[in-house]
Amino acid sequence: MRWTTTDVSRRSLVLGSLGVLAAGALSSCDGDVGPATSRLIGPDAREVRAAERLRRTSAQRIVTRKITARPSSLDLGGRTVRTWAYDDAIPGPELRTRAGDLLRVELANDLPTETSVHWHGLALSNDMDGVPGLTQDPIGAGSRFVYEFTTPDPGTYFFHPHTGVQLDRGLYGVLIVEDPAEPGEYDQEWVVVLDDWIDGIGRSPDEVYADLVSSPGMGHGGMMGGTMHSALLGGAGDVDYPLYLINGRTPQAPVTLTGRPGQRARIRIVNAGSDTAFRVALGGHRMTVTHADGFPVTPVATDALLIAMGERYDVIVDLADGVFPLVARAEGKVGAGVAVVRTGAGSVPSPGSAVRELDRRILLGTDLTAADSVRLDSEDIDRSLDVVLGGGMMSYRWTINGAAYPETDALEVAPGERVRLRLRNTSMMFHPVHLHGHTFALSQGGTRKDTVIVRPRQGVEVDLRADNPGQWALHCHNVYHAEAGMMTVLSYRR
Ligand SMILES: [Cu+2]
Repeated sequence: MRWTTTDVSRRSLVLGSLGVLAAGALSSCDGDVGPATSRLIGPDAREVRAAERLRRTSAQRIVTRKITARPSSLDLGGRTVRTWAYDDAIPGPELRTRAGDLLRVELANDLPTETSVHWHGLALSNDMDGVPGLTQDPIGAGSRFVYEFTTPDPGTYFFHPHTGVQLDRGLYGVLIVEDPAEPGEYDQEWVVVLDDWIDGIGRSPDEVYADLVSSPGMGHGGMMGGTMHSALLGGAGDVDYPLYLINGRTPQAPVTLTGRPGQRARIRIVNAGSDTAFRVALGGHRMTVTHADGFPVTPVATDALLIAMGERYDVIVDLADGVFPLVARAEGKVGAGVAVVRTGAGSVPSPGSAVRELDRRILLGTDLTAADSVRLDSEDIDRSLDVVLGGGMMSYRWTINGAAYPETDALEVAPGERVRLRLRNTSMMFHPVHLHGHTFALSQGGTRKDTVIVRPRQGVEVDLRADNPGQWALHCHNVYHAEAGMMTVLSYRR
């Protein structure tokens, strides 16, 4: 059997009852009789295989890539850091498929420790979801794993490890699934990846996490906790970062995105940060939001966007003439990521230049409505489940329904059900809640998303169709909160 619970990784050790249940499910699909408690569907279950077979077609195009995760010295712009990255670049390689293609990525792990790759936002086959201890064994140092799955839905996605706090190093890349039916009414397409950066400058993410756990009341710029506060989000993060990056570059040496005046640009914005939401605006422009987490929305114009960790937005911009700062201000923190949009003559804006749009209309995902083409059919709710987010800085433990993963109880549903998740945040910190393998619909507005901000003392309800059987992580996309327990599993029963 492929499954093992003897690995010495933290995640595997803490796997506990879920791992045992999953192992039972795996053995039962090999024809054995699993233990009586084996009600969860493991990643190798017949149902998972059947769901992937349904996605595949005989005419399927195959996109093949090889990616190496390894230690690297990288220039962020005036600052060279020793970090871990995919193919020695930040962001890592940009992958592109068309909807319905098969993506086959061989991941070579040349890191000094085990890793994994999660394909964030995709409704993929559960055994390819990349969560060690839940959907696969960890990929050991020096070994390889081939991810192979159908990319069913067009949109802007990204990939990153689901191992410890590795996401807070340089390990991330963008996956774009193109829509063959998309009219493509734009002249430029830019991918903009936001990140909060600390690795190689003082402390590694593992040390940051150890500090949070050992002295949780302290803010991690040396200030007392609770100073990172935002009017939009309340508690806005736990870590004070020395740098904020756009496409792997510091504000002192930003990337330049080049177009011509009057052109229309589609900008795909991804927040690959670990503890920071960004307020994003393009100086001298308004943006029209067209997609949230890959799925189309009713287009809406805005001055600025708030984008939490794990969220993606696509916007359309009609380019003016000149040189403009694209700014991602760290919400509730001090600092910003900067890129430059150039369509004409002019000097590069100074890194600290004010962008008035940041303080005008600011849009959140919960303000949007779904495009008609992607609305869930109206159906009765078969099952409602409470997801209560708790915890705080005084003891660094973050919980779902009162327990920290892996002690959390799985949320069990049945195939075909319409499920409502009632997300409720009882803590003083915002949490971007991410569900693997599904794109849910916000109960208000119907917007399809896989990551949604839940603000302190507030709730959000999301609906989904249980049409992709398996064991799916549901967690906060603050990597430190997830590591400290804010994760559970949405699981389909047989
Ligand atoms: Cu959180």
